[in-house]
Amino acid sequence: MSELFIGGRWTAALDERVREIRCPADGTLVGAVAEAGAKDVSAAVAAARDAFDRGPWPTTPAAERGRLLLRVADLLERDKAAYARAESLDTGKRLVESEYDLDDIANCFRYFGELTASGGGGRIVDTGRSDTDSRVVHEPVGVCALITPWNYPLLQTAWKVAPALGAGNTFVLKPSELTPHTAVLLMRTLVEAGLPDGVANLVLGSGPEVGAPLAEDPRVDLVSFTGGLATGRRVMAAAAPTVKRIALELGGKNPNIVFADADFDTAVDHALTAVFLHSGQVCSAGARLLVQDELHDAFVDAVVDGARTIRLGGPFDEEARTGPLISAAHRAKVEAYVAAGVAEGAVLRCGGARPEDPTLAEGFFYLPTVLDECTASMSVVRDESFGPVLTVERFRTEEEAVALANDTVYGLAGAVWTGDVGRAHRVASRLRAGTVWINDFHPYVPQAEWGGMKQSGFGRELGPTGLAEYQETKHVWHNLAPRPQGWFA
Ligand code: TXE
Repeated sequence: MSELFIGGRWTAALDERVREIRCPADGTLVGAVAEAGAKDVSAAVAAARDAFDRGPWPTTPAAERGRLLLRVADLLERDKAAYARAESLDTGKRLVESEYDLDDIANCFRYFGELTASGGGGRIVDTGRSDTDSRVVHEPVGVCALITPWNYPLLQTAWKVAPALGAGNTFVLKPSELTPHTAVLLMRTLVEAGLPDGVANLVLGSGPEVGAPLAEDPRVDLVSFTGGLATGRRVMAAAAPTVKRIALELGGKNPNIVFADADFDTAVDHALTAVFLHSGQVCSAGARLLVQDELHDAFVDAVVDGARTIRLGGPFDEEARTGPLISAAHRAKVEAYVAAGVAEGAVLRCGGARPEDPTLAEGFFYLPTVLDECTASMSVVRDESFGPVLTVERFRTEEEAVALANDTVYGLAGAVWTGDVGRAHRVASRLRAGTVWINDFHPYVPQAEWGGMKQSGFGRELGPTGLAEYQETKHVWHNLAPRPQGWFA
């Protein structure tokens, strides 16, 4: 059984509750994990607080912290097979996708390791006075609550853990209750890399019983949350009474805009990956296809043909191209969105059902689905269904494309496909989204910031800003020749 990790020790939950984890691809038992409650959270926060207030991690030289992150990257590479297997069993995603994720995760630790190690010792300010030393320094924020979701469990964890540690913080990690195993492995890796006790703490359990008390705890200085919009609002409210720093990544309803002058075959190919990768359980999924009128019929036909060929299967099925949804409840939600879309007038072009293949019957599979003739008022267009569901809308002009693309409460990502460079950059500059791809979809690098505008949240992960999220900025003024001022004399 996997346990909680608090203050450098593995421990059962105080009330000894346990949760079973089953693979969403076939329902097989993956393992049992401790199910924490509020008292376990309190103990974990106390350990993180103590490790922050007494050190040594926050005052360890940045170069040494950076070296530890580089060691973590090496260990992740060494143990890639075990990590990838654990990730695939928890999420149901194909093993090869978990392996790609592991490469990205090691790169993330490596990036923040190097950034931390090369981080300067602050900035000297020119006050114009020779009797003063004035400098701006960066310090860790303190105890961080890191709350992560189930779609890219370890990747989203790495985006938080690596910069949090690099900046010298201590943390309590709460992974999704559905996908805890790679977080457990990560604690072991951090210990092996030499992280002092109490710096990294892990609590496993549900959002209401573990996530909520963690976000509320007054001893926590910062909450970084990735998950759904409704939960993000709750986390923000929970953090408000003690004015914690927060960063929220709350998903998106991302437009994929295709102009008639785009490279047809490439745009079709990417439109499929944009939305059906990991069965649409991707915060930046290109779930809203906006196609220029004259291209619409041929383009949608080609996308539908492509969607019909996508083979579903479990983690170890090498023929499969995508896997199941995470849970029965999540599939029911996706089904409800599709039904609502059809009821509101969308045309179901393919999918819209569970696969008939009896070998998939025990998993939460759902066929790649294309809904044509959609309008911006439909709930399936407005809300994040987070499933393999593509909605198609038409536009005539560039102006209309931009207006449709921005007609959403979200603002995480978006793409524009066109052969006209001027138009590509005009549209890119007008999209209200944290990431815009031109003639591409989905790539990211740890050197570039990631995050949303509008209700996709705020704060940035990755890049130099991703490290700065975990730093306080302090101005230290040193009067080198103190003498009475005489103001009140
Ligand atoms: O996510 P939750 P759910 C979206 C997607 C999905 C929807 C709901 O649209 O259909 O969210 O998914 C913890 N206080 N995304 O319900 O609840 C929870 O235990 C503190 C987008 O699975 O947001 C988990 O660890 N924490 C997304 C984490 O929050 C709480 C990725 C995320 O779960 C909590 C996943 C509370 N009150 C879903 N309640 C993205 N941005 O990539 C739950 N949690």
